[in-house]
Amino acid sequence: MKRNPESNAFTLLEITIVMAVLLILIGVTISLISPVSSKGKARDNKRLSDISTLDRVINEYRLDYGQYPGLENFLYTSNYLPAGSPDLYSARSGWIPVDISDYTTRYSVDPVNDAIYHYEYFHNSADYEVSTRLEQLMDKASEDGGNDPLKYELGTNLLLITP
Ligand SMILES: [Ca+2]
Repeated sequence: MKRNPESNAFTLLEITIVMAVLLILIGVTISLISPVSSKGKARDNKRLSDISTLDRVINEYRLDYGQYPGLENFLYTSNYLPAGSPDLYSARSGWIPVDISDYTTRYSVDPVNDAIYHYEYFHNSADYEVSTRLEQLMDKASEDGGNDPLKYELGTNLLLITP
């Protein structure tokens, strides 16, 4: 049986169209799942939750002891040891070396905890600030009223930690 060359060409066109549709579908699926971005968002959500817990603990500590935990005018950072170091987490003496075990089970540490992404805490006699650098949720970082558009800041004076 003799094949019609035009029907062959049509089949090739069909294959090309199907391939193109498949490629588009794969592209759409990848962009919907977007693993890199969703991991960054998940880390940011953990940071927001952690910093809010730390904020609560600091306020409860101050209510009980009449002062903020730790040394005045000293910048505490959660990355002074590498992530995973047990000394960072202990509620009795973590990256802020103050016992907060009455208020929480452990100090939270940034999921990345390197030179860029880490938690910070600073206070003087009157005010305090805690902050965390965000990866994706930049509107949270820029609309908090603080002085650093890359960090989410909480506290009574958001100008204490200089960017
Ligand atoms: Ca900010």
